[in-house]
Parts: sequence; structure tokens; C-alpha cells
Amino acid sequence: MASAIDFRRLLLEERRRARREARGAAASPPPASASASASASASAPAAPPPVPPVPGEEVPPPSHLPPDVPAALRPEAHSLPPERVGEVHYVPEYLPPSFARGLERWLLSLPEAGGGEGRAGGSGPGPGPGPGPGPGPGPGPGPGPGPAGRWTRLRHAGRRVALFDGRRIPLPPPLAEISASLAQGGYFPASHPPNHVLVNSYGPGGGILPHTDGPAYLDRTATASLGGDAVLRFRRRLGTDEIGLRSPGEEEDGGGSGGGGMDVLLSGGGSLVVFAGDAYSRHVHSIAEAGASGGEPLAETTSGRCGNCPPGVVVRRDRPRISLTFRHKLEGAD
Ligand SMILES: O=C(O)CCC(=O)C(=O)O
Repeated sequence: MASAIDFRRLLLEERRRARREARGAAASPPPASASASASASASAPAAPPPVPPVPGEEVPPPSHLPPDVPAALRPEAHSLPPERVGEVHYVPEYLPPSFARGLERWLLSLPEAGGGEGRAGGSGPGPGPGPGPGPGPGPGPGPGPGPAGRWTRLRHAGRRVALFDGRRIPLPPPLAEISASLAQGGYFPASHPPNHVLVNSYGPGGGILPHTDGPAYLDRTATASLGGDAVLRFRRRLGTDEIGLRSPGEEEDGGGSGGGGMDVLLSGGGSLVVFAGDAYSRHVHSIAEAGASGGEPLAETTSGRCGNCPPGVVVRRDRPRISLTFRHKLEGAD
């Protein structure tokens, strides 16, 4: 099944890259002065990060999403040029700032899988592996992320994930409200609201390799972003006759506006990006690692491919980031 192949390939690539980086780090001494931040940033000024929860602190989920949020969504008002990769919408200020900060703090307080501290989050037996049959985005051919609402650290990918599978355990209130708003706002059919939420927690500069979300889901994904900014890249998926000749997501990646694909600058202040149809199935999406070699600044500069910003914007990547991906997992997809 394509989802299994895609997620497996993502995991294998992440593992390969971790090994390459470990070899590289052993071979070369660290640079004399590594800059930890970009010299300038043209992206929206970042809100101060929330006070991190202390281990074991009980952090309540944020209070209700204001009732006007779904009405403000209006897909037609937030479309990015459809001729680039298909249907992509971007809503810069989807989550109200106080809700976004409360959500970020609550998510940070989720317990780690396999024990550890933390109080908030789901409970009970976990939903098992992540998206797609196979290992999901978990640490490899092991159990994958779970139980519900607990952080699992991906050893080879440098990020943590927490899964909420609403088909098995009702989504916690803030996630249920966001899910309902996405259906009421017209981004998901009322018959197929999001029922599955994968939360990714990245360190500064952290990214995710090119992948698709696969056919285990309705062909649309909605992602809310908290914390640091990032650039989400869409690139055409390779045809079977191209596999082995080119790398997925690398095609025509020269940075000009003429090449295929599209980039979307994601504000960490509670923005929403939704992609569907061809953007979902015929393109891979990814976030580049910033500062991977240790000597580069934790920043990236947008190109002419950016669908929601001009070229030349310096995007700071020096803050941790949390993304919440809302999807509808199809019946019988496990
Ligand atoms: O962090 C993001 O915005 C992207 C996450 C993603 O692509 C995924 O979970 O499949």
C-alpha cells in the first residue's frame, strides 16, 4: 500500500540521514563559532513562548475555541494559487493567541510514553501505530507512537510525536473543537470530520523528510502550527519510472519561481494550512532542516516558490515548533 511504502521510506531515510550525520560529526570538529539565530527575520514577530510546564505539572487544556473561528475560515478566502500543486489553503491567524499558547503549554505537559512525568493528555490503552499500516511515523518497526496523547521520541528523526486516535478514544476537548471547526468551516466534509491527530514536536531547526500521508486517510490534511515558524515544501511525487534516478522532493529544487512545487511559510502563531486532492496525493511535502551541519544559522530564506510570501524572507528557525496534523482516517484503514 502506498502509505506504508511512503512512511517506511520516510523512516528509512531519516535513519540513513542520522547515520550519515553521526559519521560526519565524528569526522569534522565543531565550527569555532556557530550562530544560533538568523541575523534578521522578515516573518511576523514571534509571540513569546509560553512558560514551559514543570515536570509533573497539571496543565489544563485551553478554554473553548471562540464560536466565530469556523465562520472565519472560509476556504475560498484563503486559497493559494491552485495551478502550482493543487488545493492548498493558508489561514495565518486561525487559532486565537491565548488559545494557541494554552494549547502549546498543554501539549508540552503531555507525559512521555513508557513512564515519565506529566499529567495532561489522553489515557488508557493506546491506538497503536501511526498513519498507515506498517510502522507509522514512529521509531521504526516497533510499536510506533502510543499510547494516546503521550510523547514518543523518534530516535532517528530528532522529533517527538503524540497521537490521538479519535476512533478509539474521544479526542480531548481542544482537539475535538478544532476538528469540529475544520468541518464547520468547510475544510472537511461533515460526514468525514478529522478523527485522527498526530502532533509533532520539533527542536530548533527541526524538519521532516519528503513524504505523502497516504491513502489510509481522506485525501486532505489540516495542520495547525505553534511555536516557531517553518516553511512547508510541496514537490511533485516521483513516477515509478523515476524512482532511483531522482530523489523524492529534490526535483527542480533550484529555488527559482519557475520550477515545480510550492512553498508555504507557516507562522507558529496558530496558523493553519490545509492541502487536499493533487497537493495531497501527487506531491510530497517536507520541512527542511535548518542548521543541520551545525555551522549554519538556524534560518532559511524563502524563494520565488513561496505561495504566501515574497522571495527573500528570512525565516527564523531558532525556536521549537509543534504541529498538529488533523486527518480523517478511513474505515478499515488499520
Ligand atoms: O510539521 C508539519 O507541519 C508537517 C508534519 C507532517 O508532514 C506529518 O506529520 O506528516
